Amino acid sequence: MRDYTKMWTELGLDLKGHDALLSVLGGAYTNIFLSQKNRPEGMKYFDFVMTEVHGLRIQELMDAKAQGRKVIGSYCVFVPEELILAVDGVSVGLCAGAEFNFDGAETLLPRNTCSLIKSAFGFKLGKVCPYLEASDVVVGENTCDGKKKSYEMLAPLVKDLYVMDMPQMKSESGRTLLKEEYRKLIDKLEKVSGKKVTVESLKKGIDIVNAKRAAVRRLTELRAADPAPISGLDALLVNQVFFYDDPVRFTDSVNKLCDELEERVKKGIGVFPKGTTRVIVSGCPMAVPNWKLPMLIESVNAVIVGEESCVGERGARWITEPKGKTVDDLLNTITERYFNIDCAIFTPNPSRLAYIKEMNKKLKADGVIHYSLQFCQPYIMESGPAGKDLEKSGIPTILLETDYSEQDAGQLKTRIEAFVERLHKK
Ligand code: BJ8
Repeated sequence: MRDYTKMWTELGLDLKGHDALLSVLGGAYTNIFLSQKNRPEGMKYFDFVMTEVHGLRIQELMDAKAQGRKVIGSYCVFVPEELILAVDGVSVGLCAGAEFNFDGAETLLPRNTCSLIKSAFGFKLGKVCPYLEASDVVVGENTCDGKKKSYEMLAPLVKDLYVMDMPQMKSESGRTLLKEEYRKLIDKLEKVSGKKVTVESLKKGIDIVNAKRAAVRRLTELRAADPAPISGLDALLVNQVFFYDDPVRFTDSVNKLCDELEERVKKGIGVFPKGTTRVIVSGCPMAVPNWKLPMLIESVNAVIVGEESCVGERGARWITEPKGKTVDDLLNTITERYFNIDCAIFTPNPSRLAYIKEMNKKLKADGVIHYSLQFCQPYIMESGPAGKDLEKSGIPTILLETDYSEQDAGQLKTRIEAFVERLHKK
């Protein structure tokens, strides 16, 4: 990697902390990803992105800013990338997946806050995230209580925090609220960018994001093959890069990877032998570099064939119909698309459980590993009834709760091994 010290200094990063973070990230990446056998050639692009995730990609963001484009950061898949692209903005995901500076985060947040939120604060207070520091606006959303309240603490720490309200029920008034919030977000984006959202710019944004989702959907479908043509770890990486990369280049790279995987499927080539135990991971999102659970699962003779998560299916399912003659028409189709998202913050939330079953069938999985971050009430609360229902429907399920530390890795591995053994005997 080139020397980006000047750029990081200009962004106000703490160079010592940033170095420490990069070395942990690089070490984990090398150990977990590069040691896998029989990886598709197409993963080389994603390896490159990871090598340059704080380098070349940030340089691109800085170049875009120099040309007058705005960088818009967000923590949730309810923030429509289509709207950001419609004002020629650059969308970046800010969720963080490492136990970094939790002591600092706990000076502002209660200890019993989920790791995802603590990590976001740890990164901010430690000044180690170039994406956050490069963001002209950070868009928050009133989803879970943890995020909703933590934005009050985040507001004074970032340049410009804009928070959207969110429905909690899939009702008509919920849909109206979501559309209204998206309309207000357009106003905000127009104001900061100085550009108007037009039918053309919005349709262009919709097409770009739809193509990105279609490429990821293609990848999902290829994972139904046995032997699995790609590991769950590599597929997760693609889903993680989804939030950082240039959308057009990303789409192209995923499609190239899929071309290769199609060949693999035709020839019966896989990353694990045919008949390897197949699982779906369902639950909280896994942000970079939160690879602990998938790494443990795939180290015990099982392969992950799908992620029912926002870094996965929930982020890429559903396309936005590019239909309409006015911005308002298009806003309706955008609202429709996003209102489908079955995040556990909704009550009740039956479509999520139905989709886990559907995924299990379509991807020919043997069972479900439900993953909740500790202190994540929405997903932990859904996991009990969901687990019982899945078992009753003949889908073996294990409920795991963990955080970003490595302390429970041994215990988790023992539980996963026992579960995989159960699936194997089935
Ligand atoms: S749409 S899942 S990205 S809110 S893990 S912070 S829920 S306490 S991330 Fe999410 Fe949007 Fe929903 Fe998806 Fe709260 Fe749970 Fe922490 Fe979470």
